[in-house]
Amino acid sequence: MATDTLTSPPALGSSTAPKVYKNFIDGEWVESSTGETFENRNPADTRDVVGIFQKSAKTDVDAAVEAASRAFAKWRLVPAPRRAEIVFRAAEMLLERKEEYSRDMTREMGKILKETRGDTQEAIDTAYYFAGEGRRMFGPTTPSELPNKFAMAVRTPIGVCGMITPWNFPMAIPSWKILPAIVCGNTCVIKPAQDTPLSTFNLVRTLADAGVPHGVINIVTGFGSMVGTPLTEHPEVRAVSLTGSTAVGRIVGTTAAQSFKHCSLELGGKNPMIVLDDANLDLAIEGGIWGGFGTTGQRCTATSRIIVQKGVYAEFVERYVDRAKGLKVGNGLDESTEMGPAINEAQLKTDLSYVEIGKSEGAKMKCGGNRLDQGEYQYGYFMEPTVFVDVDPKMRIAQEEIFGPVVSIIPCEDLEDGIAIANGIEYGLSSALYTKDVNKAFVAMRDLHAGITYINAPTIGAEVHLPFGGVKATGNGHREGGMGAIDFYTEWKAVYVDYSDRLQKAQIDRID
Ligand code: UN1
Repeated sequence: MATDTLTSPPALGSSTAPKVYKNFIDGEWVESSTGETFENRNPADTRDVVGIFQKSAKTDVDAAVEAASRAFAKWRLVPAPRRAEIVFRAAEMLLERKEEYSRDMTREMGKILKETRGDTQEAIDTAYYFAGEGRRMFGPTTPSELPNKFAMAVRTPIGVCGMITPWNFPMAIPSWKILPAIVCGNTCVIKPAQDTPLSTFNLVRTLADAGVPHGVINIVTGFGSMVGTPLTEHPEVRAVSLTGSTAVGRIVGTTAAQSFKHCSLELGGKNPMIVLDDANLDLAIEGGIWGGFGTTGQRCTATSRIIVQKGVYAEFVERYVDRAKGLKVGNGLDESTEMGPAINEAQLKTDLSYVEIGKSEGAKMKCGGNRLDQGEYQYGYFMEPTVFVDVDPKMRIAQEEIFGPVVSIIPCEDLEDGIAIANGIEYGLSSALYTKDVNKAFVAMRDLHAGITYINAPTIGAEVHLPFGGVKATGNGHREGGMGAIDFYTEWKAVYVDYSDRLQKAQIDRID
């Protein structure tokens, strides 16, 4: 496709004015029907406007779905290996653009450069993985119960897929959805989170530059009620994939069910890390710091509960709190920063409200708890890394997803008690155990009720070719990453070819 139509239009006004980004529909950059826009500001410095984006509405969603529907008629007939080659090319281009896109991402999302490079890399890994899938997408051929009859099952694309993505992994998570969907022959309409749309633009622009035809991927920016809801309700949209909160997941799942859409929900987590007496404590402390405060605690997989056996509890708490206190908070564009800001004011308020909740519940706050708003912090949504200790597993701070830099440390008696605490929760995304005892490790791998279990590593760090998702209120049974994504974005068709030249009746014409 012609790349000139795909480059964002020049900035309006002076050369320093923020860039205006339009919706991307049918290969064209178009303004929203509302004529309204919203700002994307840097959460580390709100004076910095990263871009101006379209505040779209149902009419824009309808236009995007129509374009995706038209594109589907042709795209589904492009051989999967050819579709996948485009994705492979996009992977190579993303590699070249990695630094630029990672910087854009730190500016719009706040997480530190090391992590945004990881996020961009995750999209690259996903592209290479699904590019390979274009030559697989295997289905079974199997014997028929009748003579001279052939039987097989083939994967077919579903049609137009609606995608609603979060702000915490603004390129990786859209890539988990868009790339398998298009390799399988579907077309998409994506609504990126309003806090971080630029990274989705960067991903989709690269895919367009690599040769994805008009209408195969469309972006409509805006807010949940104005864009997400009509997308989820649209009868032409046959699959919906959401990564978001459990509350939104319940609404999206219920809405999608009305028109029998495929629906994949990746929702909340309150991920436990158990540290046993025999663990390598240095490793467990480093892991717990990375898992708890990486991405400012804003991962669905964040290590928000650390369950420590009583023999090492006191030492773990002391050393963990020391490390947390020493973390360098600041603007993620500074390479020496270890933890960036909260994504926005509302999230920061939520984080701070949980500090009050924890205190009122009687948990001991050992460090943090305050907003940072002086000097270099004055224009951002910063807060101190916060650690509560001696937390009762039933307290709200140990049960509810905070999505911020607030970690609860809970004492436990032994492995069995630790697993019971770990599982005593509404969610079931990720989990971890630190031990040197292989027997205990295998018990935990079996009994931790979660979609992901790590041994001697924290709860974050999933790789793209393995299933990603969780149990209980974390989702509805689907998995992203790896083969699970191919399963979600295809529908099976059973094909029978009878070459006997006579009517053969299954289940009836048999020689007993
Ligand atoms: C998320 O937690 O929202 O496993 C996604 C990880 C990342 C993806 C996290 N690869 O931590």
